Amino acid sequence: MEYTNLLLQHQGNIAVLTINRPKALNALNSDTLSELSAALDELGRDSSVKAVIVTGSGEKAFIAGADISQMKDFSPLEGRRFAQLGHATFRKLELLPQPVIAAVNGFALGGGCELSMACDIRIASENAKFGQPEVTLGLTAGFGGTQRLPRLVGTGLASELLFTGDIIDAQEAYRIGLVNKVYPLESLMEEALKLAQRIAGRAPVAVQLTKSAIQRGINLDLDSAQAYEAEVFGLTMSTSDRTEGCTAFVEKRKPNFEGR
Ligand code: CO8
Repeated sequence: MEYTNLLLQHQGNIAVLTINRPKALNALNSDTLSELSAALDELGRDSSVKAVIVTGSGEKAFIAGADISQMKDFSPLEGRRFAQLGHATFRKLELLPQPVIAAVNGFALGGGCELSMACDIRIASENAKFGQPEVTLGLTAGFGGTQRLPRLVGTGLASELLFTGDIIDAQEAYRIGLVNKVYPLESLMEEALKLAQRIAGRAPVAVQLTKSAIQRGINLDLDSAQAYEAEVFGLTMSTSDRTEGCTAFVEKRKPNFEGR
């Protein structure tokens, strides 16, 4: 499918999804969110894709937020619909079968920070900046930021960021656990691809089940989450990848996973 505000490229079994509105610093308007939703449906159906990287076009921004020029004239109903579109799209991203890495290559503000938090793993360039500046605009975070940020960095740090709208740099985001690694901008995509390829080399069904256990389990109480983990673990026993992985270990050779 052709997209106007997105680029969807494939490098072997890795898909790279680029938000492509560089003149507006990749701000998310409703058309872009709808395209993102459609692209995620496309990726979810594509079993040849083993990992996904999300990034922003240009060298300045990952995503500078929801599109302020569109939001400024919203009625309450339109605002609610826009928030719901963001929630549904980001949840689709979070529950995509394949692991998703956010390669944050610049500003990740408001909806951009929120989108990165709906990805499984965040890595950032040295010039990346993170923040939830909604309160400086008379808004609240509306694409899951009040929920995902506390889950990632704890309530105290999240509250400070959400109440002040302060922008933090990549090193501070690393310090508080919002990003896993920081790289020079020129090597960010190479590092994202290396990480994606390492993941893609593992047993695909086991990776997808692991993602499901994390994403579904995090919202459950521990007993329910562990019960789900036990089901997921049991399911791996039905895969030929389990037979191959365990046999390869015993035979002291590399496994050849087929994703079945
Ligand atoms: N929306 C629309 N356009 C934007 C946005 C944005 N979020 N960010 C930047 N742009 C545009 C600018 O208007 C400018 O356009 P033009 O060239 O036509 O004037 C172009 O991108 C370049 O931006 P700047 O000239 O401002 O670039 P600077 O390098 O000077 O500044 C900044 C970069 C600091 C990132 C600055 O652009 C900025 O502060 N942007 C806004 C950041 C922000 O506040 N983001 C949060 C938005 S609110 C949000 O995301 C809420 C999400 C939940 C929604 C819930 C639904 C109801």
